[in-house]
Amino acid sequence: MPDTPPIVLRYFDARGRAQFIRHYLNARGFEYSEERVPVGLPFREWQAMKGDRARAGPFHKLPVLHWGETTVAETLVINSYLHRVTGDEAALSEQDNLRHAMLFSCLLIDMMNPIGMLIWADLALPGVDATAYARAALARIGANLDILEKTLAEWRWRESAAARRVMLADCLLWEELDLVQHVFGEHARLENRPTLARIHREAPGRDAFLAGLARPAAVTGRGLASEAEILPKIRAAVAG
Ligand SMILES: N[C@@H](CCC(=O)N[C@@H](CS)C(=O)NCC(=O)O)C(=O)O
Repeated sequence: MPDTPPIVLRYFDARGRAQFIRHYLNARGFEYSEERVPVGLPFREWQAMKGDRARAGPFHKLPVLHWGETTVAETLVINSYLHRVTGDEAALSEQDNLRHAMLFSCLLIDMMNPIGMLIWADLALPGVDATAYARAALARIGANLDILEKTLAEWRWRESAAARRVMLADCLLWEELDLVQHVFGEHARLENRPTLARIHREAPGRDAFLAGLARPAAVTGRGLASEAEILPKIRAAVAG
């Protein structure tokens, strides 16, 4: 168990922007506690907490990570902070650190954000053509998967990951590969993307990742019940 100050992770009771952090802390054996804010409209608990800057952080949004006395907000910044304080940054070459940062940014901005927006689309964009939106989202995400397939093969990501400890970019990569299949089902299988398929199947942290997901978890703040209705609609839309 690494020697660290008390760690608290605060996020909604969903995978969203925090699951990769949970994967990381679990896979690396960090002791931490969590505050999971209940999800689902009208978000009463969150509305009561949102103005409390000690808990909701400087921008009144989650995730927020407390590392001892240090409070860190913003997903990208939590990633770079953890990468540094855990010694991962020092363990990698400059080129590998750049690759980790580039991959993390791509996964966050081009995978996690559009998946979340798609799940919220009918509520966030009243009057949206949900079918066209879902198809366009899958086309963009599918194209991004094809590029990841090429780049991660070229970088020999799977081989390098197998030879070092689990790092945050590995956790976010596995999480997004898992989510894309969870959301789009058979329409986003990895069979034709062998590098990504092997990373998803053989990632060194996989057992810890799966153990952390043993309890069914919503992808977003819509919550499990609402997603149980919306995800089949998304799959039907992209099937047509
Ligand atoms: N730029 C922030 C965005 C954080 C964010 O939008 N969090 C959402 C949950 S995924 C949130 O706290 N929503 C509640 C609200 O805005 O009231 C980050 O990257 O962490």
